[in-house]
Amino acid sequence: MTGPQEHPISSAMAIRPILTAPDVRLKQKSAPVEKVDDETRALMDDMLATMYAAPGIGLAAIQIGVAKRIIVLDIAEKDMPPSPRYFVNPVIEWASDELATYEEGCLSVPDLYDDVARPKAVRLSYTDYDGREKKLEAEGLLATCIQHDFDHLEGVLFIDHLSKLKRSMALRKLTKAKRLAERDGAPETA
Ligand code: K1U
Ligand code: ZN
Repeated sequence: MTGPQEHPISSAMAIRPILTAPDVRLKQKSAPVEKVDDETRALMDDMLATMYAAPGIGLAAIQIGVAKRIIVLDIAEKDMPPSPRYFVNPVIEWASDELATYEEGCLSVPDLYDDVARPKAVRLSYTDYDGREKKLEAEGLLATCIQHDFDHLEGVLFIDHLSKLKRSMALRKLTKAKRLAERDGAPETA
């Protein structure tokens, strides 16, 4: 079987449109994946291609309109080889009391970056690209990304962690941008 590290990009992978807030689909809870089969792997391939093209360092399936509990991540430095990670049905089993603050962005909330405090370390179980049960302890940026994208599976956006004022300002700006894009006949993102 070809492992995920050997094929980060292939011609069969499609770049899909990314949903942006305020889109009601981003607020839904995603459903567990029953089996990691070729269809699931093709979806993960498309998610990875979409994430790299954006560009981003993480993506949850609901961000391309598929309400399944799947996350892809790659936090490798720019000058390092790609290092994709795939998480199917992730379960956060433990989170540290200690918090770490990162300036987060979100491919579904374009042009907004803000500080969010989350547990500094997490332990999770998940199923990998090849359908194997795995466990991982993560900290730093990896822990932050996992929690950010896990939130997407629950219908939570990083702006939901900000003050009510910041969240409503962000949503107003995004709504206005969508209205202007529609008026100017720009192609819809999703
Ligand atoms: O899930 C997403 O919306 C992707 C998001 C992941 C994330 C970033 C930062 C903190 C927490 C979660 C992004 O990838 S935003 C874009 C971004 O961070 C980035 C883009 C290009 C190069 C490096 C970073
Ligand atoms: Zn996001």
